[in-house]
Amino acid sequence: MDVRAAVAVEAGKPLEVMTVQLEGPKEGEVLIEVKATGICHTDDFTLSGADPEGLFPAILGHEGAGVVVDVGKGVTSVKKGDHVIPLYTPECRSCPSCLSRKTNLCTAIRSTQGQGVMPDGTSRFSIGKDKIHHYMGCSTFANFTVLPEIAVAKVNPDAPFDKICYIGCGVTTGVGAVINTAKVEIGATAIVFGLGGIGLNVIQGLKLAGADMIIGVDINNDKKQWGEKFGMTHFVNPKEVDGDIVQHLVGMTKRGADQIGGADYTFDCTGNVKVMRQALEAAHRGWGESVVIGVAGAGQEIATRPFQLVTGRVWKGTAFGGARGRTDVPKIVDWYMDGKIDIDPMITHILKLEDINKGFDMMHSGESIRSVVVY
Ligand code: NAD
Ligand code: AHE
Ligand code: ZN
Repeated sequence: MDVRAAVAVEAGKPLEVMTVQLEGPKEGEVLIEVKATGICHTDDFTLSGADPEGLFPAILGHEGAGVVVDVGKGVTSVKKGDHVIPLYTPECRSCPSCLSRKTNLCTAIRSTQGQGVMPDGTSRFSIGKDKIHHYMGCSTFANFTVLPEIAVAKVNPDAPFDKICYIGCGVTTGVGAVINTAKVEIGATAIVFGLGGIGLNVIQGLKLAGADMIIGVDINNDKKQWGEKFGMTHFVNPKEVDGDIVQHLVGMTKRGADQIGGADYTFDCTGNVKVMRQALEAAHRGWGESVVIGVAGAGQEIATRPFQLVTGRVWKGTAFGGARGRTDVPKIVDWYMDGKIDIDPMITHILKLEDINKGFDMMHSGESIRSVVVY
């Protein structure tokens, strides 16, 4: 069938909107009509050419919501008409990782996903005889896409597509990093570096978890009011700090008889490896945990003095907020429908597919929090 897609033709070039061909679902696969998709910084990261797994041409996009329109042989967990969110982290429930109960990083289809193809090793997208790669197993920058059954979460059919698409990545990543990865407790102190589409969801997760002091750090002063809207208690712009940002943050978080500063939990939501180091070193001596959420390009490495770890700080990372997609994503949609979490204000721009490159421009300028393409 013919579908409309924004194709990443070459690294560093704008997406090109065109008609491409999509094959129907094979065994164990589902065809989805994508109704809406968010634009995440990770799409930009891959489009920029910094992603070591980046393949071109590809149909990017991994933050979607839509309706099942066809299913392949053997599909039992979803049917035509179901509302679903595509999962770049699937949940097969039978691989060693799923069975371990220690991680959400299902391994059932990760290798073919990284090669831009479906689990059978072929692509469903093409232009004439030329194949187009899938991306993160989702390719939501097309109005129809094909996914394996294990990579779709069935959600409440009353939930609006143009809002819940954000649960396909940003909301779940930010809120999940707090709840599943850091397991933040009531009364904790926290520092969030980078108040974009992910960082604001970390803040809302911290508020939900009952954190007391929530410090937001961003080089863009416009983010102060955004952070405050979701529960941030203090804002720091590192460009306006005299001296070392880490010492500044440690000073702000001094408490107790020994007056040792540092936050119980810190989160990097920038993808900048220098910021990741600051986040680790701003965590409290003895127990502070720093969670890396940001994704950094090929060749980038993180560094710190081992002393930082010897003295009890913990460095960890999270993908998709530690969420098990088919189990947790429907619950997060319900939290949204029940008013437990907020999404609407973060969706600052609604675009047509033809205007998708404007969404990337607004991400670069800091004008948007999340742009959503509605088909
Ligand atoms: P975004 O562009 O919306 O936000 C980034 C924010 O960081 C901006 O507000 C920017 O001003 C701020 N920033 C940039 N440099 C900074 C610095 N030196 N100090 C402080 N703040 C700084 O991006 P996003 O969509 O929120 O994504 C954030 C990161 O998370 C990206 O690296 C993205 O690829 C990654 N990500 C990871 C996962 C995961 O599962 N681990 C999921 C989604 C996104
Ligand atoms: N391809 C990149 C890795 C990018 C990455 O870490 N992606 C996150 C999700 S970001 C969503 O916006 C992720 O899920 N990671 C786990 C995984 O298996 O990829 C690279 O650096 O190679
Ligand atoms: Zn994302």
